Amino acid sequence: MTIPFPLQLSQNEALFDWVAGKVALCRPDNVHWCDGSDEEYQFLAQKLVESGTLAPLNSELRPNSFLARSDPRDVARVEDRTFICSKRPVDAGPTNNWRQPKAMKAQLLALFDGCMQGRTMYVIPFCLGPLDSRIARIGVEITDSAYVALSMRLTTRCGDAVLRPLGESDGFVRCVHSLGMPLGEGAEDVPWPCNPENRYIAHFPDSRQIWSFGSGYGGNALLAKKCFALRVASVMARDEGWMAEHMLILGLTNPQGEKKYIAAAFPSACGKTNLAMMTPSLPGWKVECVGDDIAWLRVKADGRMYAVNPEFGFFGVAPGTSYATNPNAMDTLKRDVLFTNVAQTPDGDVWWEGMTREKPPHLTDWRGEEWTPESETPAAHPNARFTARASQCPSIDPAYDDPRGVPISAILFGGRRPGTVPLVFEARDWAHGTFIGSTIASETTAAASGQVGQIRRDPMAMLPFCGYHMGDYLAHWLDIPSSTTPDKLPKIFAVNWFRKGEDGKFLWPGFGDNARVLKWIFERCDGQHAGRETPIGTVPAHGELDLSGLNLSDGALETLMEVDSEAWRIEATSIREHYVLFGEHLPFELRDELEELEKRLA
Ligand code: GTP
Ligand code: SPV
Ligand code: MN
Repeated sequence: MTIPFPLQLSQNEALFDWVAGKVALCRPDNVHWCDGSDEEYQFLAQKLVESGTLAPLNSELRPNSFLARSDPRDVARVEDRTFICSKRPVDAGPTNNWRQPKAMKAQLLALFDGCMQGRTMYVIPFCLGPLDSRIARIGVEITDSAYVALSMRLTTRCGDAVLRPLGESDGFVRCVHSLGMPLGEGAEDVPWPCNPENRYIAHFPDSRQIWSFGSGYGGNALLAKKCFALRVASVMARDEGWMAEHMLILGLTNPQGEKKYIAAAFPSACGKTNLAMMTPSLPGWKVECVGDDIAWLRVKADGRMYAVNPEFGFFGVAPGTSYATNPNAMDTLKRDVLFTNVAQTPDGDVWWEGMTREKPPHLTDWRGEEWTPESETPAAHPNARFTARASQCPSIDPAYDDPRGVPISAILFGGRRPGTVPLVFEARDWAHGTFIGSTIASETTAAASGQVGQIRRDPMAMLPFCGYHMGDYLAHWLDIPSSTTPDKLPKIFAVNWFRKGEDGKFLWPGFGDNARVLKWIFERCDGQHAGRETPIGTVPAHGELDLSGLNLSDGALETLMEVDSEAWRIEATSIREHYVLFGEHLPFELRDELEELEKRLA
């Protein structure tokens, strides 16, 4: 077979050798070298329609958009099948699954042997971060999934444009993906090929390789996203002195036209996309979106921390998205969208729980079954997603593709906490903020397979995404101030939109009203508001939070702001237990912070 190397664009022998090696291993019927063009997008979509993976949506209601229904066994990230294959187990640390690299590679080579027979191999060069930015990194994914190729086209800068900055360098991250379902002679394909019995999402941080087998869904298969931009990039960032974080980036402008950028780390399905695209309920305030999931951060020569979004598109949670909660997302989704596992309306459009007040009387659910409001299962899978280019978002920030990045004034940590954690509080300084980030806990969500609603500690929302020892990662956070002065560092805050009242309902309206909290944060960064000191940090003093036009009972407000010492003593005990996990890798500064907290609570 001839491999269609783009010889007129590149003489990169390392790249061509690597691809040739993978062709020999996987033995696809064809190789398609992705150029990233619009024609290619149409070609891939058409092919997926023919194979039954995609259904075209009604082109009058949702132009150039498609719906995929996955295999019901392949609907989310699989954390128990995700491995960090560092030389020593201690380098993966207590929060990752470790596999010995040689043994894992041997197992993978056996699985990948002939795994693409009867299929096409797509070769996708991609760039994370603006093409000419210093922080940008290049990867190449090979995959036998046209769905993955199409998704990568929507969410990364990819194709021919990447070959110039790559040049003849062999410093690209090697990403190898297969659905794990070769088609022998005369074998029938299925709409969503996968191999749930043999799933491996394996990372080799030392050789900067990612090998993924058996899943076609999201973070398991779009290797540029969690596998590279977080797990492998976090290792690069540690080695090179920057940070790869599970954070949104937004620009916040006040009525006077002053703008600050904010980054925020919340665990999966805990509100990043919604905050990044928010329409503020406060008149005169504006939020613009730089990124909704991942931030790469670096302290530059002026001493300030700058952020870029390594991605170029969104892979966002569909359920809960509506014109009431997130109009910018809804407008992003008007055309050119790939939906996965949402429900379909009789007129060929999409629907998901929360999209409209009234449930439609009749739908086809995400499994392809008849659905009515009386059905006992949801119409859309709780982890149903939309995939769309960032440029389609009406509130996209003018600097979202700026190679210089944007200067960050504040970092927020958050999660789903039905109790204990107030709406917002501010850390004293960077070390205290790192302590708070390291203790973040949240209810688990449908973004990963497993139980939903279990509270677990998720330091910096990076528990599933840190490519090395979590204790060393926390030490890396504590090293950041050494490259600048304290006044230039972002201020650190914790937020919780998810506190519940005794009736089990959320006390805070959330979404656009989160702007009220952002306003207080913005103004704290400018030295306004005295705040109220509590043992855990500074909360807004009475009257500091702008609640104009909001119908919130005094009781609800009081609970939202409450710092209950008894509940926090229990929390501190639980943090102490959580810290045991890191053993000698727990930075002493964090143990000191915990002891200080315990003293303040005593
Ligand atoms: P990942 O893409 O998995 O990393 O998720 P994310 O952090 O971007 O979460 P997203 O913004 O997609 O929100 C997930 C779910 O939480 C959706 O169903 C939202 O409707 C809901 N949600 C987001 N923000 C809020 C909020 O302020 N209040 C409430 N009650 N729900 C929210
Ligand atoms: C997450 O789970 O945090 C996501 C979705 O953003 S996935 O890309 O599947 O990881
Ligand atoms: Mn995410």
